[in-house]
Amino acid sequence: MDTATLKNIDKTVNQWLKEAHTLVYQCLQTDLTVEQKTSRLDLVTNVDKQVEQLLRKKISSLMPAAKIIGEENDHGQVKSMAGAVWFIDPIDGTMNFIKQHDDFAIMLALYIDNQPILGWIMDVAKNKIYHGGPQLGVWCDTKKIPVPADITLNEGLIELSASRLLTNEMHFMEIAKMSSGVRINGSAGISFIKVLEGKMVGYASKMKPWDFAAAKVLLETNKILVTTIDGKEIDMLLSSTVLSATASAHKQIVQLQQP
Ligand code: 2AM
Ligand code: CA
Ligand code: CA
Ligand code: CA
Repeated sequence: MDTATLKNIDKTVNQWLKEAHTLVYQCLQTDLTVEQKTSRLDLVTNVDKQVEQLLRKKISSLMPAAKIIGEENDHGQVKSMAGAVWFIDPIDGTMNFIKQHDDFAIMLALYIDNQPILGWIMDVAKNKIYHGGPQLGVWCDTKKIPVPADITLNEGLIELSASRLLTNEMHFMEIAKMSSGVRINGSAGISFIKVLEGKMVGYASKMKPWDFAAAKVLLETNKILVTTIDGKEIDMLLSSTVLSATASAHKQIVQLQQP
């Protein structure tokens, strides 16, 4: 796709996200309906559902032939990454959204033939959109984001998921001890933004494709590595324990996984 077309899509999606932002705060003024999915920790609200519906409609009118993988309507229908595939996480950090009305994100990504093309992460409470891709660079609204410094694990703060840290799977406690400190904020999107901005050396967590699709586009564009925690290429249709980190920290963390 040529750069002018990509810029147009980017601009259009930025508008969709502004509409979604308005929708979120309209819903918050009325009633928030919360339902359990698989457990009391796995929740969905009417806002998650309405935002996904809005974005699905927009994508279908912009690119009728594209496939869509969205968290709240995912039945595993998409079986291959051939052609245009969109990923939607309508509210990332639903628990933060419910409890804090803060630190939650809306994420979208476009892949074509399994290649990352464009990604968007909106920090909804701060009303900021992180967007771009390999052909456009990475932007926060209208400001270009520079490539973060390649610091080592011990020089930086690491973002880890609470669940993996508590069970100490994949050497998470060792990773934490080697770093300058651990942070856990409860939204993959917000954690990825911090890595993108160079505030965190990396982020690791078990995730589904809509949790990491947008971040993979943006982070890889700015030379942050995004792989499985043992350093392998991610399958965009499967859950993975995903590691995103500076090249130096990535090497150290992958080394810890060796038997
Ligand atoms: P979500 O809010 O969109 O579900 C912390 O819970 C982070 O991990 C959030 O970004 C959350 O995304 C994501 N996550 C992925 N799988 C999850 C699960 N099974 N339960 C809770 N959160 C999950
Ligand atoms: Ca969820
Ligand atoms: Ca999510
Ligand atoms: Ca979600």
